[in-house]
Amino acid sequence: MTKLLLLGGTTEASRLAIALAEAWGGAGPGAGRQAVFSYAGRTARPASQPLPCRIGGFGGVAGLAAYLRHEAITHVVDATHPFASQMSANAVAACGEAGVKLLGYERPEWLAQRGDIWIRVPDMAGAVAALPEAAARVFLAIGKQHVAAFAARPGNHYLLRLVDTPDAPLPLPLPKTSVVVARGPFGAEGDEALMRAHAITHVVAKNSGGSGAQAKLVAARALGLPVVMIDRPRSPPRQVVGSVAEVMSWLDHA
Ligand code: 3Y8
Ligand code: NAP
Repeated sequence: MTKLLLLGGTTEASRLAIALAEAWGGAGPGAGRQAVFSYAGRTARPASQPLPCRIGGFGGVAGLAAYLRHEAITHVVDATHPFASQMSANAVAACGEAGVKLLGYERPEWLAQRGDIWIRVPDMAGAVAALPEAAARVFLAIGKQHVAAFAARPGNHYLLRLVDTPDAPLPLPLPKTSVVVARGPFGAEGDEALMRAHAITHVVAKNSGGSGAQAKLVAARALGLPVVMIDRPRSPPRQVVGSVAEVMSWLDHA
């Protein structure tokens, strides 16, 4: 009996969940082939899924390996975000320990196009160092987990885009910020209007790939603005595919 753990949190994972629910008759308990969709619990109200869901960390590699055994998981598809490198590393280790089949499913990275002004950096510290010392107006479209790094450049004004309204006033180490609360996917027109309204001079982005976060790149190109582009962390060695069809075929044959 196939029982799949789908590590989600991305557009790709949501698309795969729809395909699985259709092909596996809801994939719920009692179905011939079952699937569980997994969120980390990062956001207040994650999008609902057409599969049974679980929310929250597993408790590191040991916790995930124990979960795989306890739930008799036979396959894991890691459709987490390219920057969710800890989850992906844990999945490789735990599936190896528990003898469970693992497949990565992720979108290709963005490549600079004509008209793009990219400053490519290896990590968040590199992104901070690439910014002017002061007086820049920076669109930080990287979520809230890594905002603190920009305290090293307090002379700039930062526009933060967050998924959830910060419950307490964010202990923001940045003296000059504006916050916009919005959940992607985003559109280029909306992002261009936002960047004009805030007189943005620089954009900071992760090379997430996919369509949901791409709007700010299209807007920056139209406005002739530089983008500080953070390269993806190295992902652990594992089999990776880039389409729902390849995942479904792997599940049918693995
Ligand atoms: C919790 C699940 C779907 C998935 C939709 C995609 C598209 C919209 C664009 C900007 C960039 C950013 C951020 C972003 C996008 C999709 C996708 C994507 C970028 C949700 C979601 C969860 C998260 C976690 C959240 C992070 C943050 C990153 C915001 C749900 C909405 C910046 C990544 O507040 C926090 O702590 C947010 C944390 C991890 C990065 C960070 O470091 O802060 N995503 N995003 C998942 C979980 O709990 O397991 O709430 O429904 C999912 C999506 N966000 O189902 O269609 O596929 O990428 N997410 C980035 O790409 O740079 C926003 O603002 O332009
Ligand atoms: P991360 O740093 O790689 O993972 C940190 C810890 O969060 C993991 O060790 C695990 O906790 C838990 N975790 C992560 N993803 C999980 C999942 N899908 N199900 C259950 N637990 C999970 O992850 P992250 O970058 O914070 O991303 C968290 C979630 O947001 C993921 O679902 C990811 O797909 C989504 N997301 C992230 C980004 C981004 O920019 N990072 C963008 C869009 C969406 P334990 O060790 O306790 O098991």
